[in-house]
Amino acid sequence: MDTLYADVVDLNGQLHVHGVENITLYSGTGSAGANSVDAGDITGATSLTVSDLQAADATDLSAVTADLSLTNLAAGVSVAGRDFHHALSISLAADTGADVQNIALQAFSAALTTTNIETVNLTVSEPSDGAATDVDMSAASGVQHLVLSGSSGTLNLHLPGGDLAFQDLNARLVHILDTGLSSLSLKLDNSAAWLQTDSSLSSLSLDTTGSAGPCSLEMSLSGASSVSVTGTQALGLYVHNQNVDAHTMSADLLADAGGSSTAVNLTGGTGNDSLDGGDGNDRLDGGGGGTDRLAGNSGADIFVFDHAPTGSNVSTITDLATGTDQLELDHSAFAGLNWSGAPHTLAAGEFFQGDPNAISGQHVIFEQGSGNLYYDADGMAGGAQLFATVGAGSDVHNSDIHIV
Ligand SMILES: [Ca+2]
Ligand SMILES: [Ca+2]
Repeated sequence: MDTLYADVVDLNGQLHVHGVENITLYSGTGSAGANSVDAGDITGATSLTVSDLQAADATDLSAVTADLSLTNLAAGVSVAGRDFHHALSISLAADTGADVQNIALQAFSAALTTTNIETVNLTVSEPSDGAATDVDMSAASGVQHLVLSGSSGTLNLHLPGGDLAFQDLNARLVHILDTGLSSLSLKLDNSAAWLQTDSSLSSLSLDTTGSAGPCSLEMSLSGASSVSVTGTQALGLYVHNQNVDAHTMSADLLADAGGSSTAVNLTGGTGNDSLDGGDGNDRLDGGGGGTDRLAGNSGADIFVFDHAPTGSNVSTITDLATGTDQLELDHSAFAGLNWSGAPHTLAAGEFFQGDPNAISGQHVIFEQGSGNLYYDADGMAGGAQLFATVGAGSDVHNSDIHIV
């Protein structure tokens, strides 16, 4: 096996090498001139190592036709490759413990192995033929944050460990291939993607805290049973059979399980949330604040009210089916209701249909003309608090209301 070592100093031009398997180029340091090497006429090589690349050197990998190692790389050098289908390894000259490296790839389908680079900012562009991009980072070490951006098309990704972020990402599909992953933390900022993960994943945490813009995520998580959401930016979330808990989220959540025939629990936060349970017997909770829209869709659905009505946390239920769906009122939030210590159906004597100002001892009032549902803590006329509306002309009976 042939090996070639070459100092590359102030070289700008094409490098012609034939029949040498291992090539190492030393790019020089300090006052050495910038190098721009076109590797388009290197044939027969299986590995190419370039050491000591500086910021002034060109780092377009496009013409490289062998596995490439960039070693002793100066911090801050951007690495870019187009139509590069070979393994890429990157290690920096100094390990600060908080290193950041920017890597831009297009038409890449190979291993990307970084060493001791804590934050990898990976921009992936979809190739013109629409082919999937495969990035295998399973052998990378020390990655704490992997940040994906770009219009990546379909991206198959072996994670290096640590957390994952979508920043300004527009992806048709991000398929996380790792089979040993049990949980995943994903930060979202101004991104839209369809996320697919392997069956070993049991929980997914989403965080929309950021400043660039709202996010949208469709999910096919065959193994994940729970998704927790927090954050400050709005999120559209399309789930299939996952429970979604966003009770600490301050931004608006749109959670749509319209594609699901299974029972799901969807819980919003303090924003104006829109929750759709899809088919199945679902449990929908608009959360502690906001003007929420709850759609049970088909099935026997439960609409949960576990925060004290304030007048500013009113939920609109779009499709309450009397006799099938349930309103579930938590006795600690609706403390004026009789609570015997066990869940029960609201007593007929605590329910009133008509004008909330005409009550005498009742605590839950349904005004059919407006579709408004009120709660009155003391049962005395005046002071009734609107907590839900079910649409004018709908039917609600005390037997539709359960106290827990
Ligand atoms: Ca349903
Ligand atoms: Ca809410």
